[in-house]
Amino acid sequence: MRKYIVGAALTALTLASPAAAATQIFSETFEGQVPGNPNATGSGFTFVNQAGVWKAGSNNGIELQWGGVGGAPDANGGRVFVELDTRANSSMFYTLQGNGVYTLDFLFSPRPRVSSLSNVVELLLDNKLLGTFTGDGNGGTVWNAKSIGFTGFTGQKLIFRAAGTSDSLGGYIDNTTLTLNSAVPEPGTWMLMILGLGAVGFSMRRRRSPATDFSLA
Ligand SMILES: [Ca+2]
Ligand SMILES: [Ca+2]
Repeated sequence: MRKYIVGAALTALTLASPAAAATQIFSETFEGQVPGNPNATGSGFTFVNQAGVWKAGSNNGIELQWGGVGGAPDANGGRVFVELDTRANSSMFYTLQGNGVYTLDFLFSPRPRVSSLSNVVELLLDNKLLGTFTGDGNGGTVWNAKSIGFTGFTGQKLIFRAAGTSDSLGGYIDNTTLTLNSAVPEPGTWMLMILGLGAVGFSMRRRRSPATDFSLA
């Protein structure tokens, strides 16, 4: 019986979410984002209120670094990346523009010569923790590719924030890419679907042999 209910649920999901090709919402590498120095010549760091699609979560700003200030430079063909923990623990956010099943791909590196207690970076959807990233910063910059899937709705904030020791040194973020894998209905539509599936399940239960139910009593 259960497989029929699951089948009905899958049918409902298929009807609600017609297959569509994944859509790239943004790809932000932070290149070209250094004010007054779009080619990021030399080396340095600066604090900005916005870096491409990402906005500062507080007046601590977003720190852009380039040219190997804290260790090896950007290992991905670019020169600019974000360090979270500017003057103090900082954050940056992107506001979702649609409902869907998303994947956020990005690169994370501990800052060289900085403890894992200070390099902590958290990824959140509003106040829901999607992942925590850190590492001991031995050696140079070591970029690790991360891929985080989640379901999100219009207006929710995707947030990177420093969560380690607040000491102006912290984890690095680069090459952030958000992909919309499939659209999903509004939460209210989901509730109607869940109610509908509940009704299907209930009607199937009623069709079971009474002897089966009584034997469980
Ligand atoms: Ca970059
Ligand atoms: Ca820190």
